[in-house]
Amino acid sequence: MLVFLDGMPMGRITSHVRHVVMRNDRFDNPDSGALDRSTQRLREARRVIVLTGAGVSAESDVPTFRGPGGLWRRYRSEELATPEAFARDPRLVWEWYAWRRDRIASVAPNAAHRAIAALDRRFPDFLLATQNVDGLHEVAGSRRMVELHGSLWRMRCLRCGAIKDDRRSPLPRLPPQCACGGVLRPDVVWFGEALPEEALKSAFDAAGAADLALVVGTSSLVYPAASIPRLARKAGAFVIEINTEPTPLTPTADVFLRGPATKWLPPLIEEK
Ligand code: BJW
Ligand code: ZN
Repeated sequence: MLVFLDGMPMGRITSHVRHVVMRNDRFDNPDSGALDRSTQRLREARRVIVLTGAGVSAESDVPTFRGPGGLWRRYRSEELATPEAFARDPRLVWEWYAWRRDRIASVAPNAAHRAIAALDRRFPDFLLATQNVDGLHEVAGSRRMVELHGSLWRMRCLRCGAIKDDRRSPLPRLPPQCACGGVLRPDVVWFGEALPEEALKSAFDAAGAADLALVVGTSSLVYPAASIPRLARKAGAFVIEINTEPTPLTPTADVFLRGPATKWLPPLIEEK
């Protein structure tokens, strides 16, 4: 009888199984040396880039996009975070953003945000590139930072182009209106829209120069942000990924620390 594993005939199973086991080992239980290797690399590093995603705020009770709790009402983020969705139903899209603003207004940064802020203070050559729009890195004390996907706390007028900070929560009316009478939209980057040019260039430059890249809490699915650690690795950086789940980046990361960001980051940075 021929046995197939993943569509592969028996003859090739042994090596395939070994591969799967190795992969699972590596993905499930970072070996005890993984943290030591990472702290050592971080001690020796001179130029550091950190890329973060929604997972870094998950332990502050901010829902991620694609994990459990990634649905708002019955919509996926891909259905709401587009210019087309906003053109079709600005009120619906604003209700989603207003819900997120209200929620984020009442949460605080966690130990992972604080650890990343400590790295900012430690390395003369440092950049945090975040995909998050919640502003929690800044509250935690990060300064050298680019917000690749904009900010929930800014609005942009579709008529006159004015950009304004707005931290009101709740918002008095949806969709909010500019003084010029135009409709305001959240100043964030939706699918199909270009990322802020300067922010992206700074992130690419920092990735190209980095000797260490730390990637925390991102599914590594959304481009061009997902190409930042890949670029760093190509340029010779040591890549450390922290995530509760493997991602498409994991097979090429030098170290994968599987688990919550607040578990791994404080020991990694070796600061109280
Ligand atoms: C934990 C944890 C814990 C949980 N500890 N970990 C190349 C290839 C293929 C496609 C493209 C490509 N280039 C461009 C595209 C198209 C598209 C794209 O990437 N699509 C893919 C989905 C296929 N990209 C774009 O459209 C971008 N624009 C663009 O490329 O423009 C080109 C252009 C040039 C010139 C002119 C015009 C156009 C724009 C992308 C914008 C993304 N926007 C959003 C919304 C922002 C506003 C808002 O917040 O509402 O950004 S979508 C959403 O995804 C949000 C996030 O920042 C982004 C990434 O998500 P993230 O942060 O990774 O979160 P999750 O939920 O996916 O993952 C969380 C992770 O944390 C998980 O892995 C968990 O396991 C983990 N985790 N708890 C550690 N405690
Ligand atoms: Zn206006």
